Amino acid sequence: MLSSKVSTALNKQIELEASSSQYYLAMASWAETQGLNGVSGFLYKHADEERMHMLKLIKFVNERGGHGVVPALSQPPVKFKSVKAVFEEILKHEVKVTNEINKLVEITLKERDYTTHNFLQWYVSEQIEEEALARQIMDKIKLIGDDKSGLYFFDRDLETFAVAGAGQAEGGGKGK
Ligand code: OFO
Repeated sequence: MLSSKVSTALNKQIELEASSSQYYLAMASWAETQGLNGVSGFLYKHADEERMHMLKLIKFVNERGGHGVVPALSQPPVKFKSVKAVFEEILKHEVKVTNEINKLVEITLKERDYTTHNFLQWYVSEQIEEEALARQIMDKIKLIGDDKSGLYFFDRDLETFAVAGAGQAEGGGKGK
């Protein structure tokens, strides 16, 4: 059984994962309208992953006798300044998510909830991967600078990335 502190904290995380999904979905849709099919494909997939992170939490809370609450979400931005701005936002957002996961882990230790602590280790590893990926992409964007043909190849690269990532996810590579 979850303590009310842990249950409230997990529900807060459910809301954060849901809003991440919504945020990345808005970015994907914007990128698609800009003709950036690689970037949008990557972001649509990212939005799906965040939804899966949310679902995993809802199911866990319910299994442990709590109630995973589906949150109301505010409207994410419609337009973005540039591809660089999008990925800067993603990196910033993922660092925030990592901090929130770490706080959650701390709460489970204080509450001596070792089951939830164990469950959260998946999120701890996932955040390492997500931050590393966002940094890797930002490094590429910095290399491109203002070069338009660079952006074209970057978009094509991300298309391959999204397809490879999807294959990995289906094959259970990241345990998703
Ligand atoms: Fe759910 O990991 Fe990103 O936000």
